[in-house]
Amino acid sequence: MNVIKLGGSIITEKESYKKVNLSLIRKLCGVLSEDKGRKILIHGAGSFGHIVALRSGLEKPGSINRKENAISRVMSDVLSLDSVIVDELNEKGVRAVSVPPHIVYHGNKPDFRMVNLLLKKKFVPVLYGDIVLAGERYRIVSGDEIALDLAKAFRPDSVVFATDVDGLFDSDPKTNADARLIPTIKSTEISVVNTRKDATGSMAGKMERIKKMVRYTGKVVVLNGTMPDRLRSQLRGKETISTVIA
Ligand code: IP8
Repeated sequence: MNVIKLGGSIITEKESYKKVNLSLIRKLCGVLSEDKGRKILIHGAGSFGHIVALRSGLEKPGSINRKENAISRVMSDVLSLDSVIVDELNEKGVRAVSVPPHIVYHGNKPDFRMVNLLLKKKFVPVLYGDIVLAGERYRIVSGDEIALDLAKAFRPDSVVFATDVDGLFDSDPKTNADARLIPTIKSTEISVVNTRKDATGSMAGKMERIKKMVRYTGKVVVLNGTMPDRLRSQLRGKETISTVIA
């Protein structure tokens, strides 16, 4: 069984509020439909989550009081992105079923019984970056956090991150033309200096999660999801341009 996360920066136009990247979504869903193995999908929020979350000061957990409008706006927006993905998967013959994280998470603790049932019945559960509520408080749960929790609960063969970069580099490829891709690396060897922030934290935070994840899965793969062929190769067990963290 594999866990696959489609990054919010590839399935949406990250700077344009609620703009999907439909042609890429279609291609990626096509690739996912070719893979008949058991899997759980996750996707990020992209411009359906981060823009309003940052503008409304939701990036830090806090009291629900007086944030209700922004919270329900973001929850509604990410659900609408999820519908696009789940609908496209079903169009392509994947029995994808949405599992909204705000139902699954009770504070920090996820209850994955529905995910388990869906897997058993050969559905493909789809989770996504969301806002979760517990008692008086809200917090954002990122797709990366969900990936870690799923890895702990289901011990997948791999966790694959389809991102907007080819993998992990020895320096930032967006600012350094000489940056070199790291094809394989041990989680203990990863160190991160780049810290560009969105509503779910910095790159360093994401890498810390990946490091933890490796304990619960055979490998973590970071690849460029804007090149759907690479995801296809990965799912077919063929070599492709990526970083494999073990
Ligand atoms: O895009 C963020 O999830 P991510 C969720 O996986 C929200 O980091 C609501 C901003």
